[in-house]
Amino acid sequence: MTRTGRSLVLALGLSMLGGVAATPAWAVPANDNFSNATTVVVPSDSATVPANNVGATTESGEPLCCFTYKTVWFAYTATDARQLTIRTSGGFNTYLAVFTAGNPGAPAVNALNPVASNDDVSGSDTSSSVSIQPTAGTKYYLQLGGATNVAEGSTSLVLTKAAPPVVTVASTTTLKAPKKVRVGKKATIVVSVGTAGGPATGTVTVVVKGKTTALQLVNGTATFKTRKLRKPGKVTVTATYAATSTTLGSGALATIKVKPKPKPS
Ligand SMILES: [Ca+2]
Repeated sequence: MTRTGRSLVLALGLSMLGGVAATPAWAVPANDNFSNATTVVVPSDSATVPANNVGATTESGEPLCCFTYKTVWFAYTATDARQLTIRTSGGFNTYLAVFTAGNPGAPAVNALNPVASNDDVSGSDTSSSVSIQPTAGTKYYLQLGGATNVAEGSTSLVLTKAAPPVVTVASTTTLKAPKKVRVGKKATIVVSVGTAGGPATGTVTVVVKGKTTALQLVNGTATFKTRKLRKPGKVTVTATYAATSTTLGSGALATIKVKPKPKPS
């Protein structure tokens, strides 16, 4: 062996020793193994959790897509069904995958169901982002690794819930009007609008003989008095409650018979 060759061997040996010394046992992340996954909670709409895979390892039986190395684990139990986006924020070239346990009663690293995974957000962004539609009460396991065998460091896991879905409820409009009135009299009309969640709010539109009046609902009810009805015949009354962002519209119709004055006997 030449002097240069011996130097190379010595250098490699020192380098290997250096490599071992750089990752002592105490530096391995606490959540290196699946069984020690760090619990993550999202108190309201989002949470940012520090993550670090320096010195992390992969386990026997662990699902490893593509080129996943140095994995650490997090566990998140969904508190609602709002869409959840999980992304890594800077640090190193990450790979992120989400699983559920094949047997939730006895979760095991070699029996996981894949839910979502991502290597790079884009060609120029090597962080990772996945979105899941969780089931409330289900526990999700987040696997964060390096996307190359030298990708390690500190990053943040950012969990963001989508806005809660808008729930739309049906409404029911009812219209109370006298069946008959004498010519020259007024008719009193009562409109009520209700929903499954209680009385409707806002206004209801009443149309009598082509005249439109918007009435403010108070406890879901509004009262309206017509003008004097001067001609015998039928008068149609409609009430319409327009849809809002949370309530479907509804309407009702009634007919008032306007009777002539009794003939003097
Ligand atoms: Ca690991």
